[in-house]
Parts: sequence; structure tokens; C-alpha cells
Amino acid sequence: MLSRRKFITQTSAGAAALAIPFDSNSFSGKMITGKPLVLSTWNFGVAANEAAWKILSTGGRALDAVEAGVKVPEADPKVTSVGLGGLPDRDGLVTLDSCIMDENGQAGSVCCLEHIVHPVSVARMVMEKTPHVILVGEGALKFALDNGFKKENLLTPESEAAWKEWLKTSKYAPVINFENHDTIGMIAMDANGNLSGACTTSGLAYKMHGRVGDSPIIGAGLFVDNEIGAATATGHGEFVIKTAGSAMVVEMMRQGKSPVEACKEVVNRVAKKYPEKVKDIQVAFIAINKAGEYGGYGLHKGFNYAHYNTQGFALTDASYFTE
Ligand code: SD4
Repeated sequence: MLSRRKFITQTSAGAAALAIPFDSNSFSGKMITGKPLVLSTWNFGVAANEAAWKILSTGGRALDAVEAGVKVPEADPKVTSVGLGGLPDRDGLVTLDSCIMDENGQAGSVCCLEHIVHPVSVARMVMEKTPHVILVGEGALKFALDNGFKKENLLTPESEAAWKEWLKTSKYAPVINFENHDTIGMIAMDANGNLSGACTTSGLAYKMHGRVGDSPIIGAGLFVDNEIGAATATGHGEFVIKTAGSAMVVEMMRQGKSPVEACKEVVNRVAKKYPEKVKDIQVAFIAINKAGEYGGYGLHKGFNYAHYNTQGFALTDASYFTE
């Protein structure tokens, strides 16, 4: 269980306003940096980080931590934007996108995968057991089943009911900051200073069947460069893909920007390139650099991210481009 004693919320990236008292001498209004560290998108990142922290705090590898971390919302049927219980596409099918990337620049991904509760683990297996980076659809499912994953029904009665309700209008209008949790993107640095990341989602609800978002696309939904830092994205994937989002955030850090500045720069780029879309879409990034600094930034108000390091954990409301 999370210890409330160690729980704080922050109101802007890195600069904390404590909502719940934190009874140590840390988090006194400034960012606590250093390793190990795990950062993930949205408020469900708190529970996911806790699972990741068990591995990081005992000297484990960042790759193992991010996989274990994102498996928490993947398996939670109450989380309707990731894994089991994810809202389906417009044909009523739950299709999952997921990827993972390690400190050696290795990556694995699955797109439009059905029936498997933990697509992130299939993505890891693609990375570790195949000569490829991405497997999609039927091929990804066959690979998963051949490797011992179990076929399951991911459409819960609640998600099915929501889809049937949606069918009454069939209006495709993805909601900004959906239930305050969308994709989970998680990035971590372990005690050895190595970086890894994972990103996993059921994608935008009621998307066209076969649609793939940014989340399983290396460079868009996730990017890790062990020399520089790591970044991951959430929001309307089409705009993250079109701006090479997470890779761009890492490149901004390479040019000397802090994690928050780097995220902000890429969000600003989205706003500049697609001004007519800004009011309807959310795009947000989180990032960490090799010094253990971290941050996030959203196009719209309402994006938050969870982090956990040696000082405890926190949920931070990210700064944003516009309300
Ligand atoms: C996607 N980025 O499929 C994901 C979903 C998400 O807000 O984050 N939704 O586009």
C-alpha cells in the first residue's frame, strides 16, 4: 500500500506546492534529482510506480521495473484506457498497442494486438526473441500464443456497455484528459544509471479498427537514449506521431534543455503546426535526463504525472500550453 505519509502532490513540474504534508526534509519546494527514479503518466502512474519501485529500490534493472510497473494498469479492468477493460474500437474489439525500450537501444513493439492482457510483455519478447522491432495484429497474437501467453476476453461488461451507448450516435470525438488517465508511459533510471521505458494503451476509444496510435511507435510514444534521457507521450497519438514526439523531446535534452523545457518545446511545436486542432486535442510528454532531473508538460490543463525516487513519491500537475 502507498504510505500517505510519503505522498505529496505538486502543482507544477519540479516546483512543488505541498498539498499533503511530507514529514521528511525532502521536497521542500525543489526538485529532488538522482537515481533510481521512475516517472509515469497520469494518476494511475502512482500504483504503477510503486510496482516499479520495488525493483528499482532493490538494485533491479530499469527495464524490469518499467515492465512490472505498466503491467499494473494493464491488468486492472477498472482502467478503461489500457489493457484488460480497455474501451474497444468502433467494431467492439479491444486492440492494444505497446512498446518497450532498453538502455542498449533495443526495442520491441506490438500493435493492434487482441486478447492478451499484457501486451508490454509480448513487446519485450519481440525485442528479446526476434530479429524484428514491431509485430502487428494476427502476427503479434500468433507470436504471443506460441510463446505461452493466454488468450483472454478483454472486453468487460462495462466497456461493452459504454461501446453500445456510443453506437447510438457513433460520433468519434476523443475526450481530452479522459477520466484523468489515458495511456501509461513509464520511464525509469536504475541505480546503475541506466534508462528504460515502456508505453501501453488500448488507444483512443472507438477508433477505426486497425488504427495504431503513437504508443507502440518507437520515437513517437516512447524514446530512450541511454546517453541523454528518456521520454514518453500520452494524448492524441496522431499528433505525437506527426511530430516524432518522444524522440524530439530526447533530442531537445541533447541540445541542453531541461526535461520540462524539452517537453514544452515539443508541445509548443504541436500547437504551432496544428493551431486549428489545439482546442480539441491533448498531447503531453514526460521526460527524465541522465542527471535524474524530470518533468512533464501538456498542451492542455489537466495532465498529471507520477514520480517516485529515494525521497518518496508525488503526483504533479504539469504546466500547460492552454486551458
Ligand atoms: C493513442 N496516445 O492511441 C494514445 C492514447 C492516449 O489519450 O494517450 N489517449 O493515441
